Amino acid sequence: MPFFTQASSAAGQVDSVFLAIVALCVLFLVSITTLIVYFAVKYRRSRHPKGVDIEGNKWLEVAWTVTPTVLFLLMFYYGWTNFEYQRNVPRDAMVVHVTARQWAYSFRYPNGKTTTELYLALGKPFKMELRSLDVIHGFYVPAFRIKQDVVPGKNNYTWFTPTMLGTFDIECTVICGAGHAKMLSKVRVVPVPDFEAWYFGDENAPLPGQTTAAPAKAADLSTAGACRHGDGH
Ligand SMILES: [Cu+2]
Repeated sequence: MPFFTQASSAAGQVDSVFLAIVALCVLFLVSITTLIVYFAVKYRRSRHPKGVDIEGNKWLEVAWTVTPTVLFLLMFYYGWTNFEYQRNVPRDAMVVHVTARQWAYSFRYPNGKTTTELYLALGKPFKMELRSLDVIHGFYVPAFRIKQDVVPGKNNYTWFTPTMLGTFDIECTVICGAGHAKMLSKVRVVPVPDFEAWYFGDENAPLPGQTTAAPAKAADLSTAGACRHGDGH
């Protein structure tokens, strides 16, 4: 059981890259600090009052140039392969249009259903088409290890396959105005049959995980709090 919730197919990969780099950093921190202390004691002035002028050492210099270069390239490769995974959307992903505005998210599904929280079917890939109506926002689902800027005038995207049932936070990572801190929503990952019952149900089909009928769309938008666009959508 990982220490932090890993709720998407990308989460484990992101964590392993992150932890590998942290481990490497810790290794170097400990070994360099140990050497500094060791040499400071060994070559202290009381025992070596006069410093020795060392011209250089070719093999030592080759080693400390080549080793970090190889390590950096390995880190880059490891990160790059994960980045590629995150940028290549599976062809069968359901496309959800995410609209960010000051200060709420809304989600529109291919059949036109619109929600203020993101409903996903467990184990199915979803692509988020990210659009901003005003300023730059940052679409962030910590449990999925997904963060993508939502830039006005630019069509950004991200995708994920949820791997865990439950409710997870959606945040905005960009200081996007006075209500930024309240720009929160939820991802609700539900079993496929629950998702399909809602998705293919009629207008009054209850939201997945709820037994009562969904509130009307207009009420949904008003509970989001800050729709500045009236009913002009
Ligand atoms: Cu925002």
